[in-house]
Amino acid sequence: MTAPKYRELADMLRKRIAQSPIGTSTPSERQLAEDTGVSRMTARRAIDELVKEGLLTREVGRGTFVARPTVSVPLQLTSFTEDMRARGHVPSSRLLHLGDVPANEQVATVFSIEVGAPVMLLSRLRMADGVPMAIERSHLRTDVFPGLDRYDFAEESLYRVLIEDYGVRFEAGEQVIRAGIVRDADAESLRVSKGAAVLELVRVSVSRGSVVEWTTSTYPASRFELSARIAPVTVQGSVPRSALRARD
Ligand code: 16G
Repeated sequence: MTAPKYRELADMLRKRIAQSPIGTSTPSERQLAEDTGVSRMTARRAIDELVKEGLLTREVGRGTFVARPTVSVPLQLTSFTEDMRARGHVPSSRLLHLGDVPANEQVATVFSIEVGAPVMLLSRLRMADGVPMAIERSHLRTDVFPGLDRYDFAEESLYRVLIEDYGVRFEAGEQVIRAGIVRDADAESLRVSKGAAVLELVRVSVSRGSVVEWTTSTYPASRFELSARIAPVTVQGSVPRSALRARD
C-alpha cells in the first residue's frame, strides 16, 4: 500500500525544513498545491501535520514558517522523561536494542573495565507527543546492573529504574555537545533527510565515584536548542576526558 499523498508531501517538506533555518517562510497551501500538482486539501493536510509536529508554525495574516525549536534540552542531570513532562509533552520510546555487547576499547576506558567484558547497550528512539526527538544509545555496566534486560524500556524511564530499583545516586555528570551529521541508519527514525545536521550530546554520569552511564543522544539540529542554568557550583567528578570526546 502506498502512503497517502499528504504524507508523501509532508515527508518532502520535512526534508526541506531540515535544511532551512528557523523562520524561513514556507509556500502557502495554494502555492504548494500548484507547485506539486496536489489538491489544496492535500496541501493543507500536509502542512497541518507539520504544524502538529512542531516543525512549522502558522502566524495569522503572515503565513507559515519553519518553527523555533519546540523543545529545549536543559544541561542538567535530568532524564528525558522528566524533561519532556516538565514541558507538557507526553514522552514515549521505541526500543531499538537492548542487550549485552562486548566492550570496545573506548567503552572499557570509560567504565574502567576489561576490553571484551559485557556491557549493556540500550538504544531507543525517544519521542514527545509521538514525534521523534532523539535517538539515545546508552552503555551501562552489566555487572553493576544485572537484570536490566528484564525491563520494558519502551515504557520505563532508565533513570527511574537506576535510582529506585538499583539505588543509584547521581552525584555528578559531564556532558559534551557537538554538531554532527545524522547517521544514514538514523535518518528515517528521526524523520530527517540523509545528511541532516544533528546535535550529539554525550553524557557520562557518576554514582558513588564510578561511571554508571555513558549515553549519546542524537537530536535533529533543526528542532532543538540547548539551555544551561548557570550556577556557581564546582562539580568534582572522575570522568575520563576521552569518554566525552570519542565517538561510539
Ligand atoms: C537524558 C540523558 C540520558 C539519559 C536519559 C534517561 C541527556 C542529554 N541525556 O536523555 O543520558 O540516559 O535522559 O532518560 O539529557 P529516561 O530516564 O527517560 O529513560
